Amino acid sequence: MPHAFPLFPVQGSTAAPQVDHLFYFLTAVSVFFSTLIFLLIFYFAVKYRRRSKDEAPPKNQVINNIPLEVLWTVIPMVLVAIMYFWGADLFVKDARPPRDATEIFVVGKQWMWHLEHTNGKREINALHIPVGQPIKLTMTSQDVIHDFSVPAFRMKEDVLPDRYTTEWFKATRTGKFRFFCDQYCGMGHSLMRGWVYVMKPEDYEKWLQGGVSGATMADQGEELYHKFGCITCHGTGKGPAFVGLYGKTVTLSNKQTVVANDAYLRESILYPTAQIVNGYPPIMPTFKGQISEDQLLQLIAYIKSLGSMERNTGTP
Ligand code: HEC
Ligand SMILES: [Cu+2]
Repeated sequence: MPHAFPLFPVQGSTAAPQVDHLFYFLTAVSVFFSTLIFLLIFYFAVKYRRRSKDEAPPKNQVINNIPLEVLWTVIPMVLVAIMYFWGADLFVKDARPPRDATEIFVVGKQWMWHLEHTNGKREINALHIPVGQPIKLTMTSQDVIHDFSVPAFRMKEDVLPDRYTTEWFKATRTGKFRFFCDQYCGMGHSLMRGWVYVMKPEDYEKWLQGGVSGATMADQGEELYHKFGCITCHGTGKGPAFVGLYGKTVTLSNKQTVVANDAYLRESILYPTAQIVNGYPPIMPTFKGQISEDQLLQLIAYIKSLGSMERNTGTP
């Protein structure tokens, strides 16, 4: 065999060594105590074996030993606390993508992965990313629960229907790494896999510009904004304007406030009556079943582009 059986996948991201160190610690603690306990069991079994048929145990043999009890309570407590805080620290880091992360969109469906870059470049069962740059995946499923997992990056996250989940990573070496669907999702589950291609930033730029139609995700979203007639309300004052909406705090008719993030925009489009914007009548029709997950992401990219770039087209 060219490679010995690989016990661990290569460490391809900034998180990988951190996750591995925690894993080594958990393994070391478990192995140490399992060995200790097994050895003691054997030792005591031999030492205190019954030596003759009518040997009776001595009276008062069970006496308590306070120092010993404190010791075997405190040591495990400290070890478990270390595991908890160490794990929680990694979890929190893992849950918060850095602000400057490049966003890429992922739609899982039975049985393939659809990926789209903000400039409109699409791929299937492949993900091209630059090395050394944080990448944030915004993911959803068109049918059942999937899970986007990159073992070399030590990252996995469920991909759920009707909801956005995110995961992020920063690749530390160029190369080709496997990704998998990690949640059994039917007959073709084992086919739901592909490769992450980690490239030098200049190669990535070249790749990203190659073979795109010229329409970014936001452009495609703008087209849908016309095609689905959003403009007839949102471009006329019958509905709220989209300029500056993304990331804004919106007041609802019940006087509660929400931040206009991806999840809120998605819900506003699919279930308009769930959260009504204060001061507007609930006249927006639902677009559930008419707009695909890919199109939803494009519409959201369009709304985002109006907020972040002050690009003022279509809406007053
Ligand atoms: C018939 C008019 C109408 C159409 C068509 C319409 N909307 Fe709306 N939309 C509204 C109104 C009115 C509101 C505010 C009341 C509410 O929240 O339902 C709204 C709210 C929203 C919000 C929340 C905005 C905010 O400021 O919080 C989003 C996002 C949205 N619409 C997206 C869309 C998209 C995308 C389309 C096209 C696919 C669309 N709408 C089509 C009337 C419409
Ligand atoms: Cu799957």
